[in-house]
Amino acid sequence: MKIIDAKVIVCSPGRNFVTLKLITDQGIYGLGDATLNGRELAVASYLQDHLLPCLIGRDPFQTEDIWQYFYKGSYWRRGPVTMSAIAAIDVALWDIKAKSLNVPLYQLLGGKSREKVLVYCHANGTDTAHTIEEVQKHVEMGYQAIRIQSGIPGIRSAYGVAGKGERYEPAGRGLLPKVTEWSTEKYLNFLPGLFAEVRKAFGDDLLLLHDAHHRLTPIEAARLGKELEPFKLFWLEDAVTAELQEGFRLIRKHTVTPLAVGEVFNSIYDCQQLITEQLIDYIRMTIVHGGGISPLLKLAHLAELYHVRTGFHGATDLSPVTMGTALHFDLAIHNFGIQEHMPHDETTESVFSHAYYFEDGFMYPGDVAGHGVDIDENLAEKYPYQPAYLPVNRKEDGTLFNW
Ligand code: CS2
Ligand code: MG
Repeated sequence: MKIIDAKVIVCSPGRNFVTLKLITDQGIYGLGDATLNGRELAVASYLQDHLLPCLIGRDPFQTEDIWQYFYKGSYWRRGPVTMSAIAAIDVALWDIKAKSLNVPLYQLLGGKSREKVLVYCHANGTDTAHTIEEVQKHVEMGYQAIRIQSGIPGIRSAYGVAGKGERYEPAGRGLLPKVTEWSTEKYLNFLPGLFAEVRKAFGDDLLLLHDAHHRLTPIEAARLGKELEPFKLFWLEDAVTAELQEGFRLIRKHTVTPLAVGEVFNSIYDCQQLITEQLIDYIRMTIVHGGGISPLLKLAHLAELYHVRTGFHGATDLSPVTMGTALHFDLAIHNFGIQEHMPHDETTESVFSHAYYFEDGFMYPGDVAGHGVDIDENLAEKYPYQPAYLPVNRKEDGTLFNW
């Protein structure tokens, strides 16, 4: 079997997505996601101009050699643009392999280790009362694990919160990034009270998560982790920026609140210390930004040795192709923890059809051959790319801060 053609499809059905389609001489094709939120065109060009010309004529079953060819062979390693592009190729190849063997992808990754995939959703409100209403709504939908984010008194635009009646979407369309505002002191004073109210309203069984979105120092994260201990979080996510992996040692010394990190990582070397020193509990680097299925298998197996479980990123900027692929992965690996599920809007759903589905708090990848996600290219053309950026964040005095 040979790859005879490759297409990069950039579209914006509700939000921007970059999708790779690899076509073989036997009529079987595979799809991969290459979306890097706010930097989409850089990945599209990296694929189109630099990688795809080297792929034509290759045997799609050689997933490992092709991965190494693009990783080692470029000389310039790592980085989100490079790794998202390589991920799209890798996932499309695994999709072709599974389709030509006529098996669901999970059968090639170890087979089913479980029957269903536990997912968490987002409940976000403008204040505590609104957040509790949102939690209630998601409990009624059957979710057993819920990420809680709320507006913070005195801060104009907290992370993860939409206006009343709107969907939360991290990237804003427009020619310049939106500027949000931050105060660590107000956040730290508010958050334990929010979780106290949520526990009071819903009891101890609901799994609760929270994303600090890279905004604390290790000692601030340690204080937060300690103060949240009575509310028994499933995890505290991205408490600090993680370029300094040893920073997590300090958090770990002070709190037993479980820690998750890694949605912005793109290499096993971004987290090898976090894993081997057991400084985290969940690793969030997912398939599209981590270079694809091939390296993520290695990462998951390394993590398994150190009691670290997976908790893959699953916001709406990860396309249905990544969602479908991740669900096969989640079903197969032994040290799966939880999967983020932020449902796509109707326009995205109309362009990407998929075999995966949600039922009673769990997701299922579906049993069709491959990863089970497809794209309607004609419809995709009706939604051309629109410039969009993630926000930038400033402290109240104007200092540029982590978003
Ligand atoms: C997030 C995302 O889902 C998450 O945990 O942190 O909202 C993230 O900000 C976006 O995916 C960025 O593209
Ligand atoms: Mg996050």
